[in-house]
Amino acid sequence: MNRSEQTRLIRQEAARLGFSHCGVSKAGFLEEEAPLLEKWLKNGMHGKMHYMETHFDKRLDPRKLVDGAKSVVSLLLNYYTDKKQEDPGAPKISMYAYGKDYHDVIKKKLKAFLDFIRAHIGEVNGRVFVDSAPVLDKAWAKKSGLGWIGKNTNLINPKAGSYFFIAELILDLELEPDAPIQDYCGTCSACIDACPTDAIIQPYVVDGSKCISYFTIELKEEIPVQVKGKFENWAFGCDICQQVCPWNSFSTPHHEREFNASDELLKMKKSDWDEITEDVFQKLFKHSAVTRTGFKGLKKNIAFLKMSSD
Ligand code: B12
Ligand code: SF4
Ligand code: SF4
Repeated sequence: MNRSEQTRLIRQEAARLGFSHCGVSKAGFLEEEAPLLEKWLKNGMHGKMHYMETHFDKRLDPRKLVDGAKSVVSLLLNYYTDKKQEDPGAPKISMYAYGKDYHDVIKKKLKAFLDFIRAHIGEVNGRVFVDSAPVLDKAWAKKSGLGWIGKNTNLINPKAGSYFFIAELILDLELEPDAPIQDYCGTCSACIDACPTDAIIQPYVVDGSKCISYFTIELKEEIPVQVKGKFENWAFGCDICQQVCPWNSFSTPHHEREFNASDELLKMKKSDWDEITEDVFQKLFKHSAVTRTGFKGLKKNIAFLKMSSD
């Protein structure tokens, strides 16, 4: 099988596994991103996300993660749904966390993908990644032509919007690379205008330490009083800069059964959230990404919202 046939086979398998888009880049040093990441860290925009300070070199070069790496295969998995939490007054959970934890769902697919490649192409050295490892997911997806990085710093695909996860395979296999596409944000500034905490400090730069997603998911200590009253009822993550993005009017619902929210979660009333017990939390979120905050963390966020509305 030649390089172009191998690339075609990989694209077909990506689609069969349910990934909506698949793109390829040549593995190498991320020259453009290096000074930007360095500046972002130097300015403390990672707040208390200390994991962002580690593995600086690996984060910028996949060849430091996989010996002999030649290609990065970037993959998108849609999580958009038109199902909503029914009580408009209930504390809001980000759409990406409605169903089963995406790390588990995607890892399973990626492992099957690597097995497929080894069975059909041969002894390939490679690793699979989704979110948790020191890889700049968005930068690789952009390089692979899967979208542009918008002013809200999310990767946007012109046909699918931005409600998807990004994953990748790093392989020591030479494949046919794709070309990046252009930026279609144009003169729009909807995300910057809508961000309640002014976390998008300039177009294309999010100060992570000011983002509601950071305060409600990553920050283990108390949420600073300076942002009291600004969370627009978000209790886990925040979807505002995606909700207002015109490119998300093209989003279509996902087909991933494991991402479906339970009826119980969607029907929770404001009062149910206020009274949530550890047992209910376990039942609702046992296999969900919401376990990242734990019961205590979610309670803390709900209490912060309540304090803000008093
Ligand atoms: C740390 C992190 C966060 C932090 C920091 C956010 C951030 N923008 O970095 C917090 C907790 C705030 C966060 C929030 C969210 N996250 Co997050 N997060 C990550 C993580 C782990 C690392 C991202 C990273 O490397 N940041 C470092 C900075 C330097 O990167 P950056 O912001 O992209 O910076 C680039 C640009 O700013 C640009 N740049 C810098 N300066 C300048 C100047 C100019 C002029 C220009 C043009 C560009 C430019 O260069 C930088 C380097 O490429 C990735 C997973 C991964 N391993 O990649 C997920 C990831 C980015 N998150 C994701 C998601 C879904 C979210 C949320 C939507 C979740 C939610 N609903 O609450 C929000 C969105 C908030 C937002 N608007 O960004 C997805 C994004 C999917 C997509 N479509 O893009 C990812 C890729 C996870 C995944 N694998 O699916 N996240
Ligand atoms: S996720 Fe929310 S707080 Fe964070 S940048 Fe977007 S709108 Fe602002
Ligand atoms: S809301 Fe507008 S400026 Fe922001 S990412 Fe979407 S298109 Fe770009």
